[in-house]
Amino acid sequence: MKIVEEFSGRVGLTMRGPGGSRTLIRSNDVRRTATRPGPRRECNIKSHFLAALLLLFTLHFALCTPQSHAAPNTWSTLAAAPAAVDDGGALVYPGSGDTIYAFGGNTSTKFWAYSITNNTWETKAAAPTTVQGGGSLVYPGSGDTIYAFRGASSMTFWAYSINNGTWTTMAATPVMVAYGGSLVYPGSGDTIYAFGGNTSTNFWAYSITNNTWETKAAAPTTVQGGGSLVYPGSGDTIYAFGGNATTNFWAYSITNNAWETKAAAPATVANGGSLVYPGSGDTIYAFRGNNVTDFWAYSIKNNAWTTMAAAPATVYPGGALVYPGSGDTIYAFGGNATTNFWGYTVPFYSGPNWYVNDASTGGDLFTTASGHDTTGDGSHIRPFLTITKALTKAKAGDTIYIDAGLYTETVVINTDSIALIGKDSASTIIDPPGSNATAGLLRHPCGHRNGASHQKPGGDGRVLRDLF
Ligand SMILES: [Ca+2]
Repeated sequence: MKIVEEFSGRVGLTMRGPGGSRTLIRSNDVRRTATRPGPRRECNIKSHFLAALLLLFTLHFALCTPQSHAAPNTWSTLAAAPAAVDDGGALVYPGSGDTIYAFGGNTSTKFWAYSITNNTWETKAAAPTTVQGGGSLVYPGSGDTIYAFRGASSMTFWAYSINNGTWTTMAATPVMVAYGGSLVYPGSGDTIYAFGGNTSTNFWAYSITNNTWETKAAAPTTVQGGGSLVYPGSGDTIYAFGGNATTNFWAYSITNNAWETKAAAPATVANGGSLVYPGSGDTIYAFRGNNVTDFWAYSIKNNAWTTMAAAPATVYPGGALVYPGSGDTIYAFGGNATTNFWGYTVPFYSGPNWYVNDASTGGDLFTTASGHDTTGDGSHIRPFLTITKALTKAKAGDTIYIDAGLYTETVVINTDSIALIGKDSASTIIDPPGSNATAGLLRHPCGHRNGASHQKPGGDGRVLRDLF
């Protein structure tokens, strides 16, 4: 195999070797001027990309630490909460930034901020009065304000200013809130929805603009400890546990103000029951609570439950789940009068074959849908839109299938033993932005810029096939 780089005008690369357009290039075979005997079949590769890729192979190991990937569907123990969390414990993520906010509950005014980056807790302004069962926190998508139920068989509803670190008492709820009280914001609009819990079917809508409560369609049956609400990122539906030592799981249509019964939870949900949506994909995750370690995944599309890795310890009052807007980690309080705080690595589609598609499905071979980096999970039915996104998920030994399309992205590979395979060299085209004659077209992840003037020393087994 002989590789020749051409630098007149476009940075090009001519590969001579067996196999024509299906020729397989192993990066550890590539030498800029290495020659070995073989058929002299020639194919031209449009490949300033590949030429510069060889440079990246060389530079990466000198300059970068390879990415680590937490094992999916596993729990890790994080920094303990500052005090024991119990009834009314709650978690909320305010839409952006590094901070998760939390009620300690447990008949205290404790309110904390957790730094995701530093894995540390900080005490924030105390709640105006003690929080107990039914305590709940919600962030309405934008702005400076987190809203909160006090619970504790009260009608108390507060607003917390993130910037000012101050609490304000807002309009009282129509009826008192206790165990099973829950707040949810459905992604857009002026309305926060709420369960009152307290062995009632009370379900309300709060107008942020008007600071008023409105009674909505009653829950199908009474809600108590473990009652929880979640919005799965898009669409018209809020999902809910009824808790109260039942398997009740419901869907609420915002447009129709109507409840529907969905697949029963695998076992009875009680105090500590909690629901969370991890930002993308088809799955809602859930604590059963009820003083057991059960943790489940609910497929929205299939209306079916799956048992996932058990929590590290039993979850009971104060158990809570939150997803901080990005990344693979759900954060959780165990409650149950403990300081337990955990991270759960979400098993988004985990390979080993990853799929990428552009916005068109015409002529595709590997995938069955257009690509999307937010709602996709890298499977062939929900491919990513960019190779770059797939590379953030792929582990050493994985294969990324890149379907027919034009990919105008700067691709940087910093994982060993990985294969990028296109449909064929005429259909899958990678064309990084910028002038083709410009050195440094591919930007090294450590900020290093260079022309295509290095060669790969060999040995880390990357494969590129049917691209360009
Ligand atoms: Ca396509």
